[in-house]
Amino acid sequence: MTTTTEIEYALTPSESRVRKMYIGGAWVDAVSGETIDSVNPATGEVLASVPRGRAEDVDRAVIAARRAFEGPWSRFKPVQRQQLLLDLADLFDKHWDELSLTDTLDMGKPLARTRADKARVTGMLRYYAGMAMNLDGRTIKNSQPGDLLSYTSREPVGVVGAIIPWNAPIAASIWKIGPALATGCTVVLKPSEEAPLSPLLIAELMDRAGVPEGVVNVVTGNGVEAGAALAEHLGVDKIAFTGSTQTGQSIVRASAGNIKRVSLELGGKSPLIVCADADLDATVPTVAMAAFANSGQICIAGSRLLVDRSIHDEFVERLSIFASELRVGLGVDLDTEIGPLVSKRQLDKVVGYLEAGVEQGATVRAGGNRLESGAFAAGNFVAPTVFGDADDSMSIVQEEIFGPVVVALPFDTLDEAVERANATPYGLAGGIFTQNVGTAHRLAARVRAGSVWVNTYHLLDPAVPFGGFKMSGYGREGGAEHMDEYLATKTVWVNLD
Ligand code: TXE
Repeated sequence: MTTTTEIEYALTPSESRVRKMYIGGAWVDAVSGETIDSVNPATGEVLASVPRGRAEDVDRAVIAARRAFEGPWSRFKPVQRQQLLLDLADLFDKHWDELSLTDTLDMGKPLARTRADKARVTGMLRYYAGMAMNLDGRTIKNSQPGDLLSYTSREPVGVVGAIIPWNAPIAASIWKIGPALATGCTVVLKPSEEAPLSPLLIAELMDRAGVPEGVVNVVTGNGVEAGAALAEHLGVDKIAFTGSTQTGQSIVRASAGNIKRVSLELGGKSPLIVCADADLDATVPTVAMAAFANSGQICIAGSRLLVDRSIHDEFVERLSIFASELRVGLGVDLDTEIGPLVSKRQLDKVVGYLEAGVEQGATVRAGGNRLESGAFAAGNFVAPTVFGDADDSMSIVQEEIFGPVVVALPFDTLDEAVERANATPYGLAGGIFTQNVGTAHRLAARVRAGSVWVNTYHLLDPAVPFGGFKMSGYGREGGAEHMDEYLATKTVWVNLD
């Protein structure tokens, strides 16, 4: 194993590490004193215990966030918020080894990949720093009689409840905290109970950067307790949520109490369309990693593979070889390409789909099983899996599996491919592989999804909007649109006479 000394240090079986959560600039336990364990999915060991926040803890955090929003934070100039974000970016640069290792241990993503996420996350912080200086309103020429001036200003929406999942805790935290700091909002962040440790480390960095007390609060706890309490809290002005479509629906319902703003980045069942003229040497690895990166636990995972019938068999053959050669292992091994699934619950869900696929008549072309021997015994490992001989009605084609599983389906015409690609309640992403520029643009226009990649996949950038169509949610993260989610437009009319 190619672990470094630093990693071995972090892996030394530690005495029970009891963490606290961060409310109003102080490190506190839950009011109840209860904790929940965070488990290393590669080994089954308890890494740390965190407070089990409930409604009363959420309430404390919302009060702290409100006080900060109405207090000194409201007088911070854009340039001061910009400087804070730049300081945070420097701190993230400095502490990235610790942050990346924490995610690898807590949710399983291979260290080579969590390390590589540094440029994206620090780039996000620096992008938001720039946006903090770009929140101008407009003066508008109106047509009313008399001499009337009308202008707009863009005001921070207020206290933001940020609820995030476990599959990319650092980036998800910054995707919510960053725009809040840029616009002058305050935040109560509720990390997933499956991976709360890096968000707590982020709170530490906020503290160190001098983010004023109450501006960013982190409440750990379970979804149905702390998460639900945040979603329905009358003191919260907006919920920014990333997670399952089902939980997204309950958040929309909970938001009705005070008509809070909501942005939702939900699940997907993203289609990849491989045309007959695709460059197979380049497309096979791209398609494979579109499906298998982060063990398929990415909302945009390309999990439905539509391949032109004329190349289908060769493509599936090559993809299956690629899948079976991927190195599955512990996330801390720097050679690992595919780590464990985040939890036993996720493992059971994915194994259930593997069984359902076979029962419903699909053929396993690669993988298809849990890995349980040797180093895999105590972890949640599944072999990268390619299914063939499937039809569109099977649950493996219809439902989000969130595991390293892709289903190959042949098509005969591009019209048919588009129709089948769009035959899903989701609309988060899609991929198109062709060497014909006309085909690429025509298909990109017709795929009903928030992001479409052509001859590439998974690319994200702080300046580029990202979000869903249909049941994959609404609202955009990235780009100028992202700021709009955290701003409310105020119009002022002045009678100059
Ligand atoms: O998601 P949840 P889970 C999908 C994926 C996965 C499935 C279940 O298919 O297998 O969802 O994962 C909090 N009110 N995605 O159970 O429940 C919860 O504590 C308020 C896709 O982890 O959506 C966590 O912080 N909050 C997805 C967050 O919501 C609640 C990423 C996400 O958990 C809550 C993750 C409630 N009633 C899973 N219930 C993506 N879009 O990337 C839970 N939470």
